[in-house]
Order: sequence, then C-alpha cells, then structure tokens
Amino acid sequence: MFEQYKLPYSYDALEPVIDAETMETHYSKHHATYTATLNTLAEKAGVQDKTIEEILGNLDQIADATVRNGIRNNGGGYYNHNLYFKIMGPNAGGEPTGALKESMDRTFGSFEAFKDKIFALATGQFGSGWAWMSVTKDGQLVLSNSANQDNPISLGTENTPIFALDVWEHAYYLKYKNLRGDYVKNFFHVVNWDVVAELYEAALTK
Ligand code: MN3
Repeated sequence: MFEQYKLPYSYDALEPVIDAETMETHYSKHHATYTATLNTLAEKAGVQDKTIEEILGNLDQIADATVRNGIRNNGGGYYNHNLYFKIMGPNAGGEPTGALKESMDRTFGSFEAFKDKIFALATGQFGSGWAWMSVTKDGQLVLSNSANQDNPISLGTENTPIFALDVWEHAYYLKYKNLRGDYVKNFFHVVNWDVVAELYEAALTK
C-alpha cells in the first residue's frame, strides 16, 4: 500500500510563495488521486509489494499497456509529489551548505548558475512537467526536465532525483496565473536545502 508523504507543515505554511488553497488542492486532491490510482493499478499489475523506484525503473515488465501507462503516470505522480512536498518547507530558502554546496559549485559554477539552469529547464518545459536535480550512479549531479509525470527513474536514467520542481499549472495557476517564471523564482524561497542535502548523502551511499 503506497502512502502519501505526510506533510510536516500546514497548508498555509509556505505563504506567500505558495498559497494555502493551491497547497491544499495539490496535496489533498491531485496527489491523493495519483496515490489512490497507483494503489489500484499496482494491485492489478501484481507489483504492489515492490518499491515505487523498482516499479518505475522497470515499467517494461508490466505487460498490459494500459496498466503500464497508468502506472507510469500515476506512479510518477505519486513519487514526484512525495519528493516535491518533502524538499519544501517554511523558514527555508537560502543556499545549500556542506558537501552538497561544494558539489553544486563544482558542477554548475555557483548557486546562482544552478538557479539559472533550473529556471531555464522549468520555464522551457513545454506544457506540464518537472525540473530535476539528480545524482548519477557515479555520484555526479545532473539537471533535467521531463514531461507529464515522467521522472529520471521512469525515463530509465538510473539517476536518483534529490530536487523536484513541479511546473504543472495546478502547482501555481491560482496565484501566478500564466507567470510560471515568477513561481519558479519564488520557489527557491521555500526549498529546504537541509532535506536536499540528506537526500544527496543518501544517494551517494546507495
Ligand atoms: Mn503537481
């Protein structure tokens, strides 16, 4: 049984960057529906006892195309939002520290350069999708974007996502309307870099 990541903060905790109504709808409707649908489909495919990473990394093992596509979308939605809600928090923002900061500076040049690259990927994703920072199998940081609920795992990269930015309109439209770029710029004020750093360390020792 796949369970939604439990929010350790209230729906209004990320105001004014993310308004309470958006948070509540996003978590209690969108994410809840992805989770419920994944549970139904995972049962149908007989993969309910696998981890979500195992399922998404081996979609080709699901024979029925309709079930496979449903798990790709809803399992992706389940996994992606767990990560998205986890790396945000109140009293957050600022810059990464420690080993993560050193690796980001080495890879992207600076924190500002990282933000510019994520901004380009997030605003350049046509239609619904995500922007990512992931860790490769040999410990390198890489940035990417993806359409719909695809992610670096379901796309077969074998990279481990540690930073997820939702750029579906449901993530920002109530407050930002068509201005995705404003949402993306403000998003950095609610990123909990301590959590991203923990995910980074965990990915390195996997
Ligand atoms: Mn979403």
